[in-house]
Amino acid sequence: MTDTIFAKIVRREIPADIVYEDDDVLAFRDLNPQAPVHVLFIPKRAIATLDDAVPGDAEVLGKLLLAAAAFARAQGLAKDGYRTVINTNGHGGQTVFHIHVHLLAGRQMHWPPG
Ligand code: DGP
Repeated sequence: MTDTIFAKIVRREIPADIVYEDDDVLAFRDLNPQAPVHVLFIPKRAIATLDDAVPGDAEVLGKLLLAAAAFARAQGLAKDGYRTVINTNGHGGQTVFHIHVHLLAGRQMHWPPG
């Protein structure tokens, strides 16, 4: 169920523009970018949705956010600002059921989101 296209990217079975990797986290550019910078941060060990996360996932979930923040800082995106998003299930707009943090930057974001 959690063997999605993102698991195939983790296993290098399909290509991706990978921008960051460590033991637990992989980050790559979104195939369908919604901003000049649009990167997805995923745990290598799949969690389907935020609703499936358990207390034992706290460390890796924190690592996703810290990796996104470090990437934004390193790319000079933090001063102007950026948005991080986790979509969950249908109304949340989730389409790939391997949890991911979207990092969107390079343009003014708006609120409320669509
Ligand atoms: P979400 O709707 O939150 O589940 O976001 C899934 C994102 O994944 C969406 O912005 C498009 C992106 N995406 C889907 N398939 C691929 C793929 O094969 N490669 C890459 N790099 N991104 C993908």
